[in-house]
Amino acid sequence: GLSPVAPARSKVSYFYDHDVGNFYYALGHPMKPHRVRMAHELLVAYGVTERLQVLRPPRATESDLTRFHADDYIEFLKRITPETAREQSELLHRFGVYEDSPCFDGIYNFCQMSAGGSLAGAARLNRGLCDVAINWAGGLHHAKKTEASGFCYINDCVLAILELLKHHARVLYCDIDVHHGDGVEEAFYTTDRVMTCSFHKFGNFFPGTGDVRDIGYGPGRHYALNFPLQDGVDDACFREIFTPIMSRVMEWYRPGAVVLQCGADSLSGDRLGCFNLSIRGHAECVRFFRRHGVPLMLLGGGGYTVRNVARCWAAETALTADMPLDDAIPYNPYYEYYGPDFQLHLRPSNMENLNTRPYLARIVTELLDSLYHLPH
Ligand code: ZLM
Ligand code: CA
Ligand code: ZN
Repeated sequence: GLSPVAPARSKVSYFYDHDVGNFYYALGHPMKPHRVRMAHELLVAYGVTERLQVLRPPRATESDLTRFHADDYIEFLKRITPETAREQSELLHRFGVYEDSPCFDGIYNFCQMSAGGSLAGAARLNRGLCDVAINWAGGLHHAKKTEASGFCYINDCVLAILELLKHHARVLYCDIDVHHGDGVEEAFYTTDRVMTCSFHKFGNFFPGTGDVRDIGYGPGRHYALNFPLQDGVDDACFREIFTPIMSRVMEWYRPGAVVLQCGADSLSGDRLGCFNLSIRGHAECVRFFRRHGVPLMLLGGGGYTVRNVARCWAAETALTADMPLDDAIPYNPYYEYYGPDFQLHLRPSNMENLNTRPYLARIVTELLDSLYHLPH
């Protein structure tokens, strides 16, 4: 095909609510909304926010949330508080709000804020008001229609895609979080209007879905792609699988918009993840879609070594605004988190990459074979 040409300077709508960092799941819980505030403060200190349209997301309303989620589940989320939770244990279990996804103070406000950014971002992309919309408080890809799962209560990815489908015939969802994007895949498993593609650790790992043989169903057959991976994925191997697959998807599926879930738990040294990507390797995925000049939504997701999450999402935001960043972390309110090196970029570790070349080549071939069934 023709080589893609990037536009001169992208218009970037960046959604941030200064309250997001105050939400707190539970003592010792790995999911920390504070990392979104850390990323924001890095962007302010680097001067990147001056090149962005910084917008405070409107809170998603009940009717926004029930475009995907069940009314009784949303009603429950709206009413539940840590105080009333004790006498509601049956409902908490029915709706998955325990252990991984606990009831916490302000849970519904957090959900409204996270989903509000993704919905407003999709609406701005639809109206042509920006080329890139960013919501680091989103990307909560495990939430189901009637159930919280894996730290996720509201599936803002699904809501954003539904909004984009109002203006685009086809939307691509690509997920580079170390976990499988099961909630988004399930929501669009039987339609050809959304292609979902997840790269993830597979085998004895949450949520357990995402086998390479799961390709979609009915009219959605061949419109789901899953790349199961083992520990130690590095930049070189990720580039070698991502580029051929996503290039073929862009060429043959021709999405009108792309939603990229940028879970940062695929970075080297993540507290829950087991991949070995550098920030450059992770950001290469953002660069890929920018080069194609397609309307792009960037969402957060996982990421549990908070200093690295902030580094990564700051670097990816700067990249969309075409602003190169100095490797020296500028002084900011969370400066001490970035020691002892105080550098933006990570050094991947020397961990073993358990993904052999023949294995990766076999999965690439299988996925390209599935894509061959697309009209082209
Ligand atoms: N137990 N505290 C990724 C979602 C991953 C399921 C094993 C609950 C944890 C984890 C919670 C403080 C995304 C599972 C875990 C403990 C059944 C998972 C609370 C530590 C803690 O210390 C912890 C008391 C907690 C949870 C670790 N949970 C690690 N991995 C996964 C869910 C979400 O990144 O993809 C997108 C945001 N859950 O493995 C258990 C099987 C519940
Ligand atoms: Ca994934
Ligand atoms: Zn994850």
